[in-house]
Amino acid sequence: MSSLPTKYTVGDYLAERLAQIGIRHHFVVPGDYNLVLLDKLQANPNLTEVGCANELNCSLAAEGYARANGVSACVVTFSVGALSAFNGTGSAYAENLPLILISGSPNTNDASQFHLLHHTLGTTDYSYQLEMAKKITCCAVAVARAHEAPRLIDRAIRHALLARKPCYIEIPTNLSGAECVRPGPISAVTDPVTSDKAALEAAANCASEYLSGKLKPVILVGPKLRRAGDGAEQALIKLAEAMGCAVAVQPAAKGMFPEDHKQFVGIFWGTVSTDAADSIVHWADALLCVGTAFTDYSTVGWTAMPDIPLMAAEMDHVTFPGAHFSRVRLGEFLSHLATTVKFNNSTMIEYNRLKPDPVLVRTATPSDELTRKEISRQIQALLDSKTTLFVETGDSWFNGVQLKLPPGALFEIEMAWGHIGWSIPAAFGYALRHPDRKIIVMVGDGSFQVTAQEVSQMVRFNLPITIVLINNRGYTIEVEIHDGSYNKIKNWNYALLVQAFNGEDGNAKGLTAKTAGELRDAIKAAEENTKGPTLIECSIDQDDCSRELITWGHFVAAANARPPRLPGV
Ligand code: DPX
Ligand code: MG
Repeated sequence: MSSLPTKYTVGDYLAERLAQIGIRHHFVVPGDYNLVLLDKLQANPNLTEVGCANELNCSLAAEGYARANGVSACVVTFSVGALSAFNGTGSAYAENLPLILISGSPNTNDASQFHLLHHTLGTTDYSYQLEMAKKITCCAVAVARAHEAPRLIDRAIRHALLARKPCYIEIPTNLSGAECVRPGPISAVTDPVTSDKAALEAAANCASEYLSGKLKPVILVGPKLRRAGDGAEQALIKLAEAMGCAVAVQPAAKGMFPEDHKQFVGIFWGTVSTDAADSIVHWADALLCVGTAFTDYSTVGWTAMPDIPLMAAEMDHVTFPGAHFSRVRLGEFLSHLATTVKFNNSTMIEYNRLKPDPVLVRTATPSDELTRKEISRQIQALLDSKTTLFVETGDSWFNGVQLKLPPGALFEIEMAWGHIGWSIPAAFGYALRHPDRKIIVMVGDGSFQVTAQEVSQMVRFNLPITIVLINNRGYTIEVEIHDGSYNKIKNWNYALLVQAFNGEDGNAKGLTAKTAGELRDAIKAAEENTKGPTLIECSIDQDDCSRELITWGHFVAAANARPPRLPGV
């Protein structure tokens, strides 16, 4: 194992900063513009290099790692690599994850000598990649001289950590090994910005006052709660208990408020809500929205947008009807409000009267043909305090959202970006950081075809991830939004494909289930396979999709089809 360098190069500097902010694995695809940089990163004893099959997967693996670790790094080569990695970077932007995208770039002499270069557009302006990166990151820097590297690297990383967004760092191939100064204290990069005391005080007082004037308050939890860090999730539980009101959760925030808590009233997703959460949200006269994101998808094509004024507590500010407070950190705000707010459990009393009775789920007999419901029933039985469930875009969203999370179980969904294929590389990246968790992926056939190669990294790193592949022969969610022949896809032998990734030394298992009994046996085999991934291909009827997907699809299709509104008409 090598030790920290005494003389620093740009590559050493970057490596040390990545390690200091808590990155233990960095995801890479090599190319001649980044090879020296990769050597430097490899030389840092606190970093483990993780090779990926392609740059799309590399960026999505880093996206998943950031979910588990709080921050991640993805290192690629110029253009041919970076342009593919922009997709996972876009996901990190939409999902509020600090992913550090690092790209090698041409030798610093080439632009001024008007040289044409490989992996470029065939023009001599090499600034285009930086310009593109600016649109999908919160801070994009290109190192042009070695002595600027410390300042630019620190700036980009600090911005990403503060904004919970990706950043971009471009390092020319001839500068990774060039000397620069050693890093100063890491606190200059990582120290958080705390709330403005006066703004925090005023915001909490304003919120207490507003809520005390209302009769039916409800808390709505959104996906930015977890991204805010700062103990915001724990603070929310304290606040909810101090208020005593109903707490509903958006689908992308599932699991961010404990589902076994007596104030949890379900997933608020308009007409496809669980446990009638929509009836209580729409009954409220005050809605405290904590890190929420209202999109066409989360509001079911805008049909479920609450129509009362919203109080929005965001990661770094709060906005109420009639007031705005900047530089108020979410965790601090929630904790402070918990000490001043008045108890009012009217929405819980009403909810307990409205609450639907638990649905009795029929257990299939072993010879029964496999159905979506039976798959969900068997996955439900697998969930425990150590599980993290990944649900892919498609009917897996709807099936996954309806499962009940036991205490400690975690849920990952990429609802803002919605890139099919995300779950395979993201679960891989996540698993490297949390090898102790039981990771289950629910993914459709179409999605799996996008990023299937990354199963081979699960094999390489002996990760016992269970992939439940629901084969309904096509893009069913698209069928429900708008059907056409383009929603049919070529069927694969998925179980065999996964075994092919074993090469001569892997432990992946590929199994198929067409009946309830076969699924039960396959799950047992997956639990016994502790040295590699297990893929279970579950074949179901093409028309076997959730009622929720169909309903949601109709509303989203209607929203998509709104005719253009002409100015002034
Ligand atoms: C597309 C989607 O098989 O799931 O349950 O059958 O729908 P379901 P599959 O994985 O199919 C997914 C498919 C094609 N969305 O129905 S959700 C459009 C799309 C996207 N991301 C990317 N390209 C296209 N979401 C990268
Ligand atoms: Mg499908």
